Amino acid sequence: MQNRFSRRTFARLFGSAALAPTALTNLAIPASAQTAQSASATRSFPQGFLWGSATASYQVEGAVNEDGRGPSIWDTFSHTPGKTNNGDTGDVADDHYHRYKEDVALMKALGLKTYRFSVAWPRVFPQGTGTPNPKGLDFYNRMLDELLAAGIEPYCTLFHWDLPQALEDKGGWQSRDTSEAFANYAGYVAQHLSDRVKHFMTMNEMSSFVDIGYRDGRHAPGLKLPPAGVNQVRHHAVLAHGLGVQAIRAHAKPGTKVGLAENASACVPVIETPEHIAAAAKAYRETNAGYLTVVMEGKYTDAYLAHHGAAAPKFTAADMKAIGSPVDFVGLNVYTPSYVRADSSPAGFAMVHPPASYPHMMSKWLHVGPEAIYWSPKLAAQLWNVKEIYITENGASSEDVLTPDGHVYDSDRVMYLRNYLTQLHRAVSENVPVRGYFCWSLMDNYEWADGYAYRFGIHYVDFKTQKRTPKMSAHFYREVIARNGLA
Ligand code: GBH
Repeated sequence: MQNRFSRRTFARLFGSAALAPTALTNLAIPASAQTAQSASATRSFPQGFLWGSATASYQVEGAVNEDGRGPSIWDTFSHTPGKTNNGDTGDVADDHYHRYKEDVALMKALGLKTYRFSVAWPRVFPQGTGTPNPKGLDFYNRMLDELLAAGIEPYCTLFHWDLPQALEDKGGWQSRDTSEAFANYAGYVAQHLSDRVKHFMTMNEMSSFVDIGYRDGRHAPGLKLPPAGVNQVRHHAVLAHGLGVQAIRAHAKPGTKVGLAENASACVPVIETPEHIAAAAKAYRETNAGYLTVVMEGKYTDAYLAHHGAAAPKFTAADMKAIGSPVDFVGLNVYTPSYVRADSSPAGFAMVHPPASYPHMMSKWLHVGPEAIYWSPKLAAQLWNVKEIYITENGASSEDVLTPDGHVYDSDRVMYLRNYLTQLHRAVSENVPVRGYFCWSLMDNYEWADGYAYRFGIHYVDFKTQKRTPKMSAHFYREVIARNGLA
């Protein structure tokens, strides 16, 4: 897997300075050259395109017992024997809580325009509700000031899976009280941070934390509820999103934009013929019916309700109104394609499951299909007339190796990113309104139940010393940003 590029090839691609430890700064492209390069780039992105990178609180922060943070369901789950690869926990993670200044410096060296982070609910409300803990919010105040001083625009996610354990003890997402508690927390954070944060996302990947956490049991809280229970949890998640949108609008500074980050199943037509493309659009709406579709349409699709029958969620008209609260933008996390073909069944489509031999990254689920990043935003824009879309995550896992002379030749990740960005370029050239792209992730971090072995970063992290090293992919991404396009 490793070292597919020789040192010589690496130097040819990225300049010999890239082989020196201070490569990132040595490689700075002079302003004059940048203009010439962007003019000649074969695939330029629109002016002002927001190049970013993303992380999430429990995956990077560590400092789980500091400054009054309460426990989250991920502390409990990761400390339960047998639940995570190698027994890994987020106790220390990237120690970002203490090293955020160094990490903002990494972002600045990359030339990032924007950074997507998440706030840890149990830092702000250690018990989930009740009295806020000002010291918890202080961390984000410090970090935001550092980001703004570096000229980097913050995008803030309010819930990236670290539910306060105190709420789980009262039923967690099985209880609609959690939806109300989320709205209260979201309004509080928006009130305090919206002087500096202009874009808030309520939730990250409801489909992941609901289905994997409450149905499959492989993520916290590790439950395997029957269908009716899962459907109700799913309803409470979208309800929390909707109530959160309303609370943010009520408490944030005027002009604050609200959206969400969802890994909508990225339906890709098996072949780009009109009939398969039409089938992919139908599949996009139905396979995402419990999440993005209900948020965008304010109602469950007929097929969703019919499919679940007696196990369908219980809801009120007021719930549906809240869930359908208009959003200012849609964030899409895009990793893997879901292939679709036209079919003569009443649904009009069928999913096509790739064979076991299909190419994937280190994470077995991460099938490589760059067209996913073209079709997901295109279908979302087309189905719901969305005017502002971000790719809130896209990235690749690998078993990266740091060479003795301090380099990571992650050619697989470079190829992955380049292929996906080519397809993203295809989307923006057709005026699909994608305004920005966030690479997952800024640095290797705690990959949930997969622990630290599955590396997604464009910076390598030595988890013993916490030293960060830009990988070849960081150099690649830095040049993409400098050129605002692919060479
Ligand atoms: C995102 O999920 C997350 O937002 C982010 O926190 C994460 O680090 C990143 O991607 C990389 O994984 O265990 O077989 O049930 C991406 C979508 C959905 C992929 C859940 C992993 C679990 C597979 N994820 N899936 S399995």
